[in-house]
Amino acid sequence: MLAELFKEMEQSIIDGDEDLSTEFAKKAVTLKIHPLEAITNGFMVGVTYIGDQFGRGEAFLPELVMAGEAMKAAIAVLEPELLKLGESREMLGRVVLATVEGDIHEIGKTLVGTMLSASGFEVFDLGVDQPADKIIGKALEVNANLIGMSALLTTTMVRQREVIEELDKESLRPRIKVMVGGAPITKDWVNKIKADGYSEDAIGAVKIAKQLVDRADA
Ligand code: B1M
Repeated sequence: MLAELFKEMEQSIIDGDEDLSTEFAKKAVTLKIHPLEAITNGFMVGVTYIGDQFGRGEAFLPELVMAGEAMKAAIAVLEPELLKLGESREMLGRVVLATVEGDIHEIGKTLVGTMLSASGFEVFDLGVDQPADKIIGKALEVNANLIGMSALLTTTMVRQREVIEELDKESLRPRIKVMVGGAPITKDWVNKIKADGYSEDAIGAVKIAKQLVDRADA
């Protein structure tokens, strides 16, 4: 039955059907399925499928947009549940989070932000398409320990390096650490741009963030 629901979730994203993805996300809540399990085993499978189809020229922009909207709708239902799972506790650190300039992909970044909040971080999510000066300015304004940058395009990954270079020019590291992520980000890239941390997914991002603020024990 669970496998069937995951399949329905996947299909609702492939069909770009916000109503259905919302309905299945609500069903997951009612059935007390862990929200991350619903995202990973259900909705993510659908959005990855459409992304691959798009990459091969077998799906087109409207389908990508509709899949993105259906995915956002499902996550909007599951987000409060994720936050509920992390009961309030001591604050582990302040994170300024953004998708880099030129890039409007927000779903993964938002998920990472939700998981960080649920785990005890104070998150300042600047949203998408954020230039280096805005990101660094906010980090200074709120006295952040960590900057988290998401990039989903091979053409925008370079913006992560720009922010790091700017931070180093101003001698703001290691006071402010940098974590990067997003589908095209690899360990090689992370080493190349000298980021402090990297994760492939939202759960890993929490683990790395804790290490970077020296709270791996929390
Ligand atoms: Co776009 N898109 N898109 N897209 N899109 C990709 C990324 C693409 C791989 C699809 C493909 O061709 N196969 C491709 C990039 C190719 C490349 O650069 N190599 C692509 C393209 C080309 C484009 C456009 C250029 C298309 C066009 O206009 N011709 C355009 C660019 C717009 C722009 O940004 N300037 C575009 C637009 C869009 C939409 C707006 C339609 C929509 C986004 C909607 C939205 O966000 N509101 C969209 C979508 C939905 C996708 C795919 C299908 C799905 C992305 C997603 O939301 N995944 C994507 C294909 C794919 O990734 N397989 C694709 C679900 C999300 C939960 O995963 O974001 O990977 P993800 O986040 C993960 C991890 O990466 C990690 O944790 C998250 C949770 O596990 N993570 C972090 C993410 N950020 C992190 C930060 C961290 C740590 C971990 O620390 C700070």
